[in-house]
Amino acid sequence: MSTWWNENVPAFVVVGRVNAGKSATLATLLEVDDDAVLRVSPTPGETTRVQALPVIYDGEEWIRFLDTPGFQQPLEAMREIRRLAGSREPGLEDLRVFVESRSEDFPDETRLLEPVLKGAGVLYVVDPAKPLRDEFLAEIEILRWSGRPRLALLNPQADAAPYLESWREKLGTAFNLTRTFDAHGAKYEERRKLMLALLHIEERHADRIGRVLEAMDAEWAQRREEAAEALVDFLEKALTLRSSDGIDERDEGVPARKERKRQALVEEYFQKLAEMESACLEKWLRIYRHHLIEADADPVRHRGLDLATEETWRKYGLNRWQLALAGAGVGAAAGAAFDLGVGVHSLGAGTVVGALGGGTAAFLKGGKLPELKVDFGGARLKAGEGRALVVGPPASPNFPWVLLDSMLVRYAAMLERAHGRRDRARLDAAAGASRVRELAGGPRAILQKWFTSCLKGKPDRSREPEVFRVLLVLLGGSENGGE
Ligand SMILES: Nc1nc2c(ncn2[C@@H]2O[C@H](COP(=O)(O)OP(=O)(O)O)[C@@H](O)[C@H]2O)c(=O)[nH]1
Ligand SMILES: [Mg+2]
Repeated sequence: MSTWWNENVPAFVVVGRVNAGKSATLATLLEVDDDAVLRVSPTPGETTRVQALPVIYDGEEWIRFLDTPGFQQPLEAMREIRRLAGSREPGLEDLRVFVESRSEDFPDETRLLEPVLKGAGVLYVVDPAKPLRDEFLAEIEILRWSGRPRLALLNPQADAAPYLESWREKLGTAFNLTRTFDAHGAKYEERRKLMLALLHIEERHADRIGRVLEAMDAEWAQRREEAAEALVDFLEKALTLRSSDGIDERDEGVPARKERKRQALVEEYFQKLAEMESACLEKWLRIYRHHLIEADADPVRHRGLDLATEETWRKYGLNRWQLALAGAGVGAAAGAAFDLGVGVHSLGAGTVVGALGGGTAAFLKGGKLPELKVDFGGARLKAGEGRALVVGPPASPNFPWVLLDSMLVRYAAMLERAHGRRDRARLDAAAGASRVRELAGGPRAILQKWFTSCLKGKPDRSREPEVFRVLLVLLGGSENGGE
């Protein structure tokens, strides 16, 4: 009895040339980034047997995929099958005779044909950067003889694919469907489309594949909600963060001592902030099943979001006008006018600043580098113990927006990453454009009000549900390349 076959579970066997990207395709489709579970490797011959990869939702295995070593001698195998068939056009029965009688000379071909004989659908992976040589034509021919439902997958491993059209033409005649699937780059939408293609070619199992699609969608929506929840949690913690230390008369008397204490608190502040960021990123990586991506590994140097660089503050967060409007609590109505491009210039700066009221300060400070708020008063400690030095949060009104942007950019980078890759990666906070600048006035005002409450150290919990909804939309936008 083979361990990879189960009568009750529809199977799709993945075939193709060694190194075509069969394992990488499955790894990306099924989100497996662990070589111990599914080996993706440039060294041929590492998969020597058929390996089952079950698709399980709600405790039930709906379908399974079978990874194979791939074709080794397709031309010779094709000739042998032809010989066995004699004068007839070869068919499934001839493949059966071939598998039963010729496994010693053709171990790889018989291994990949066994599941086909048992009734598995076929996924044929090719790299269209390779010329369509006779070996490939032989593979295509053998698979066509099987008569099984079959899908051809073009997995372009390089940018240029000069033979793409000849591949398409040939595959079009021998397969039910041809699809492109970048094993190193496919995102959720493409994974979903591949699953849908299987449903189209194998209608006998449409029910079960349909259930898989529903479960995938439900799980994807749920993951985004969990990610948004983690983000609300992070922002609240980050914006209320303070570092503090007591100061006594000696500190008061010696400015250099006080300055040293302040510096130490600034460092501590940023370190804690980075730890909070890492914790949120790690939660996301767990939710999206990534093990080869590192969250920020070096909180001390704060590589992920270097708040101290001017570059960061030009690129991320709101622009000056958005910030002014958000700070003034100008929401849907006036905000919409600006979003539509009615234009601040036509109004004259004086008028605008006048109209902004409380937002003016925000506007004036918006473009500056963050200065860490230093608070000498703090709460008075017990008599005789002196006063407290409190550091944080940065005074720039753009601070929460830059922070949020840096998280959204990394969320998008995480979702860009295909599980079929086996190199290590680090999420880069400076890759990609600002996402918060795309926000409309209404949601911007919702976030600003909540940010302000957090910055004051009194997070307004009653606003959390709407904040959660705005963040959910922002995360969704980041998944689709910021649309
Ligand atoms: N750049 C790039 N490399 C790929 C792609 N698909 C597979 N590879 C690489 O090609 C090699 C063989 O891939 P693998 O999936 O193990 O091939 P298999 O023998 O068909 O299972 C590995 O080093 C992969 O990382 C791709 O789409 N793009
Ligand atoms: Mg493989």
